[in-house]
Amino acid sequence: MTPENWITALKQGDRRMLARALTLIESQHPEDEAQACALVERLPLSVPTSLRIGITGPPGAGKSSLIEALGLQYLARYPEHRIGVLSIDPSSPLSQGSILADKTRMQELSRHPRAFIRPAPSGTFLGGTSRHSQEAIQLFEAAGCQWTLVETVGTGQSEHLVRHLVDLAVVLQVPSSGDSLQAMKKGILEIADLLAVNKADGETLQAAQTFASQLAHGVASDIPVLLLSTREPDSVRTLMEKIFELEAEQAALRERDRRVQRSALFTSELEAYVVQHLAHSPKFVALRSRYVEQVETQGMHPWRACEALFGELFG
Ligand SMILES: Nc1nc2c(ncn2[C@@H]2O[C@H](COP(=O)(O)OP(=O)(O)OP(=O)(O)O)[C@@H](O)[C@H]2O)c(=O)[nH]1
Ligand SMILES: [Mg+2]
Repeated sequence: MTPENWITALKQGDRRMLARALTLIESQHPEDEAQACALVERLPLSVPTSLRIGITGPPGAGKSSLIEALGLQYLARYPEHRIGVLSIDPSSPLSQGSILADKTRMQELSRHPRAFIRPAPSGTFLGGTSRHSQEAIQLFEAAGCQWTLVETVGTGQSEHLVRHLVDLAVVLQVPSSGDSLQAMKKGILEIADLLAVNKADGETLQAAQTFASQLAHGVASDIPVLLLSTREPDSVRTLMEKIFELEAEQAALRERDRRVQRSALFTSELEAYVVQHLAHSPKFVALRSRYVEQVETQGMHPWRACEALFGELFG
């Protein structure tokens, strides 16, 4: 299969080929990696008219429910458009269970002919996965997706990964998730373009309203705060309109931001590459054993040992 064949099949929106291409870029077999690299190099780096949206928030905040509702509304409004969904689970190896859970939360969307849903591989969260995630987005875009939605659980480091992947980050909160404003992770606010307080319905409506107004007047004074219920179509539509508004505001900066993202990914990729290659270099392994010994038994300072080791390795 040549890269040109892949690209033609992707352009036609061939689901099976898209799934195979996604599997190819995730593969760690050296042969597949070479093929994946040849394919990815021929993909457009970015499609200016596409939008990459991160949906992040604590476990159970309603991220998948939002993607289902928002995705369906978007596809209904634009009968020619397609969307891609990538769900990244940084904390635990993706069990069959959570893939199934995601599919059941996005039941209708996962059957929609113009939607592609993919759970991203977890494990090596930094380095490998972030590259794969970016390449997966490029594949979705090559398959004609105007929107790619990336679901991640907000747990510290994942916020920064998502910031390097998407154009806009929607952060979901639920009244019970924060306990107090002070308890809200600063990291979350740093990456948010839009905060949505979900489950603003039924018994949780009042708590959501209180929380949203605290957020709007407190921590997040310059980030738009919306009340949301993924169960109410009007509420989801309001969020969609807000996304269009932010998209228009940020359009002029999008290409520049994506270039910055690519160089940040290169840096993290390079770090992972250096560590991995050093770890397998016989000279490095031998030197390390020697210096471990000196640190352990002769009281050599670890920093001094690093300096001496690198001196011998590269000097
Ligand atoms: N009342 C109410 N419940 C909601 C709403 N949105 C989602 N839920 C419920 O919240 C629970 C979690 O929803 P998910 O969409 O799976 O949440 P998630 O953030 O994707 O969860 P993880 O992927 O496991 O982190 C489910 O029981 C949903 O039915 C909402 O707007 N209102
Ligand atoms: Mg989910």
